[in-house]
Amino acid sequence: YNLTRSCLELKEKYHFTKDGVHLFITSNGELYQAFCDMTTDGGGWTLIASVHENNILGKCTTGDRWSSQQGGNASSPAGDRSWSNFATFGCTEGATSDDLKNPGYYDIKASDISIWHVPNDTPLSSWKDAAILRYHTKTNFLQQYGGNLYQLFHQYPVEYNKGKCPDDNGPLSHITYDFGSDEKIQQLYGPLSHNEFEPGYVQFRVFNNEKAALAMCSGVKYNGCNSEHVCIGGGGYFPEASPRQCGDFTAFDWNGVGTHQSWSASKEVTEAAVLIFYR
Ligand code: KO2
Ligand code: CA
Ligand code: CA
Repeated sequence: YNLTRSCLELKEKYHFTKDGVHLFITSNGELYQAFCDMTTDGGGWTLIASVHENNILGKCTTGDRWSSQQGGNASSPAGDRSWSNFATFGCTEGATSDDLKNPGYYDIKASDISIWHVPNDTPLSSWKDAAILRYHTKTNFLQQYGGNLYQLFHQYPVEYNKGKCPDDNGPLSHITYDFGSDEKIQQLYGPLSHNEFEPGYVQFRVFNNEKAALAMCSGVKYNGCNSEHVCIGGGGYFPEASPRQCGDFTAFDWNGVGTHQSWSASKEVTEAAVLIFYR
C-alpha cells in the first residue's frame, strides 16, 4: 500500500483493525513509525507524543524536554519550546520510559485527542491493559486551533509572563472515559488540589499564581491558580521557590514525592507517562 500520514488514513484507506506500529510519511517526505490504537471508539488514533518524568527531583534538568533541560531561569521563559517547534525525540517503543515526540505532532491534521496514563516502563503490548486512565475528546476542538497541538501552542504560547491566571488560560474540551472516571482523577491528585479543578476535561496553556505557563492539564479543567501540582509541561521559569516547580511534571512533589499529602500527587500518577494520540 502507499504510505499514509496518520493511523486514521491507514484505517480508512486500507482497513487496518489491529493496534500496532506502522510506517508513516509527512507532507515533506520524512518517514517515521508510530503506534496506532485501532480499537478505541472505532480506532484511527496515532500516538504522537509522551510526557514522561524521569526524575521528579531534577528541576528542569536532563529529560525535562517538555519544559526545560537548561535549569529554571527567567532568561529562558519558554524553556525548550518543544510544544511549538519541529524538534522530535524518543521512539515509539520507549514512550513509557522516556519522552516521545514524532513528526505526527506537527504534521497530522486532527480533530480530537486521546490520552493514556501508562505506568513507567510498561512494554508496548501491555500499554492498553496497564493504563490507569484512558480518555478521549469527541468535540472536534482541535479543528478550531489549526488541527494539532503544534498549531494550538502557536496561538497559546507556553511561556512565562505571557498572561495571568485564570483569565488567560487556554482552550479546553470535555472528555469521555474509555477506562477510569472522574473519581479516579480525584484520587490521583493531592487533597488541596481537589478544590481547584473539575475532572472530565483536558485544558491547554494555563498560568499559575506567579504567571508560570503550564502546557496541559490532562483530565481536568483548572479553575484555581496552583496548577503546578496537576498540569504538566511548561515554560522554563516557575518563580515560586524557583526552581522547585520547574520540570515535566512540574510540582507534583511539592509536599513530598508520591505522598498524596496536601498538594502532592499520588505515586501512581507521578510514575505514569502521559501518552497523547491524535485522530
Ligand atoms: C504550602 O504550605 C503553601 O503552598 C503554597 C503554594 C502551593 O502551590 O503556592 C504557597 O507556597 C504557600 O506560601 C505555602 O507554602 O500553602 C493552602 C496553602 C498551601 O505548601
Ligand atoms: Ca521528560
Ligand atoms: Ca502555588
